Amino acid sequence: MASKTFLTIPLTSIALASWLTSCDRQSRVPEHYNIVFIMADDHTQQMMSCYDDRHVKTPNIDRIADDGLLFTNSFVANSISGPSRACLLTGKHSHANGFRDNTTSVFDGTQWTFPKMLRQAGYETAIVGKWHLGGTPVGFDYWEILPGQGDYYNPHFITQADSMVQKMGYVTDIITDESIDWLDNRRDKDKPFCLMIHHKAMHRNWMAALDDLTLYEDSQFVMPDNFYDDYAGREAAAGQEMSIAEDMNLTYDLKMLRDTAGITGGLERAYLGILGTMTPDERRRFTDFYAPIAEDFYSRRLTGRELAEWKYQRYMRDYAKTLKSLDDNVGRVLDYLERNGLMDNTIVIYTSDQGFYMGEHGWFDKRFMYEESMHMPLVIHLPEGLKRRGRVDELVQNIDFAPTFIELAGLEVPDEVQGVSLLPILRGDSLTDWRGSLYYHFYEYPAEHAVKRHYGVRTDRYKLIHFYNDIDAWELYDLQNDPHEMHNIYDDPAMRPLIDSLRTELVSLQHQYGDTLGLRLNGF
Ligand code: SGN
Ligand code: CA
Repeated sequence: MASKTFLTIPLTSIALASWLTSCDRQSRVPEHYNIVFIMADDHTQQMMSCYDDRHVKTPNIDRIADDGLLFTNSFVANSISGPSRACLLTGKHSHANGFRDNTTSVFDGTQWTFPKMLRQAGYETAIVGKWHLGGTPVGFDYWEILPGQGDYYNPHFITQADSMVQKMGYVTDIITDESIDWLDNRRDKDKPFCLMIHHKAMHRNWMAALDDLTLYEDSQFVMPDNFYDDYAGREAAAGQEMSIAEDMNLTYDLKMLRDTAGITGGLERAYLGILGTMTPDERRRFTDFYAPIAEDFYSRRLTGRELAEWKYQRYMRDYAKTLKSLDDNVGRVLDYLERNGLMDNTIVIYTSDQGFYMGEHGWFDKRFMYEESMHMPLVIHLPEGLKRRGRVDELVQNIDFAPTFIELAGLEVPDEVQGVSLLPILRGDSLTDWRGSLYYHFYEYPAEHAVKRHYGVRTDRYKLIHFYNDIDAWELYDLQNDPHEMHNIYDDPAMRPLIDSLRTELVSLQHQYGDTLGLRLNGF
């Protein structure tokens, strides 16, 4: 069994020295903490039983929350993969780290990132799974990444030794196998470590592990009250292309393959490509499972609301099945850490690159600054010495991870970092001046799903959003009275004083973070 990892190498920082002397060495507080950061893709709070028990059970993810922390107000700065990952690594908003969107941005690997700083300070750093920032990772001793979005079955990986290696099996299992193998066999056990486990699941098109295909088939999922949203007063919402009824593809998303002969559409062809990643045996099991469902579906010739609701149920089932393996594999990592006595000196984080719509507003996907996609699930297991437990309601954002990890290592956070260290929250300090608002800016338009560019501010109660580019529309929501953001009250004359104060807050955040484009669009 591996021994606990306590600091055995000299760290140079003065901050570390002073932090260490302030620790009670008699109380078994480790001299530094390891970090295990598990990040899913597109996994949303509505599909985690520690947040929401309407739809699924996630017993292993809940283990982290049960004896640790569950953040109720955790958000991203830009709800899309690459930008979210860049915010995470740099502790900066998208305009400041340069990675604004998935489609045109290039990650500047020469800039400061927390893994680089941890590594320089003597940590061993590793990342396994989805990278999605182009190029190959910088700042890691060990990495093994999926090219682009990667595949669910028999995925290829880019490794340090080879540009492309295919590994047979299901992607969530493989990413976990490789991560545990690194923990067990490949790292230097005399060093503290930071391991980032970045899953492909739950990304579109929700392909479950073969053994989990039959799950949830008898479930009828509760539909959100606003599934049939008419988008009144919300022009940008009306223009999106992420509707379950209109945009979710029967073949690619819902696996209702009818006849391969006549396939011409890009998504249908992509689906055949995905089936082509499976071995003949796997493909048979997969298509045998979906074939009778497709036959029944096409024989019923559903239309209108019946079709929309049928699509919703199938979407929820496929998402829930895919989630089973993710939750099981989180359990495997926790079991490993427990068996090897690492829980007492390791902070374990489970999160996702953003939230996701599970039929709210009639949608799948993310991107909008609305609640379901701006939220980022966050549960944390705290090691010894960090006292806070239970729900955390403070406003936190993905730019906060980098400074938190730097402070956990006893290092000093560089001035350029824009996020705020969560260490005072983790320690259970009384917080007198925590931030009262968050800034958001989404850039990926024109693009898939047609969500317009927008920026805005969110406080604990209100949200002000400005959609721009080929639109000029402001929205205001009172989240207390309208938690599902159905009523844009921006044009209500009674809201003028509130709008003025939120606008002032927005400008102040744009100044603070140096978003000159945002300031200009906002009239400054
Ligand atoms: C793919 C998906 C989109 C999704 C983006 C971004 N289309 O392009 O539905 O919004 O990824 O997702 S697909 O046809 O390729 O499945 S992200 O999580 O990587 O940002
Ligand atoms: Ca994502």
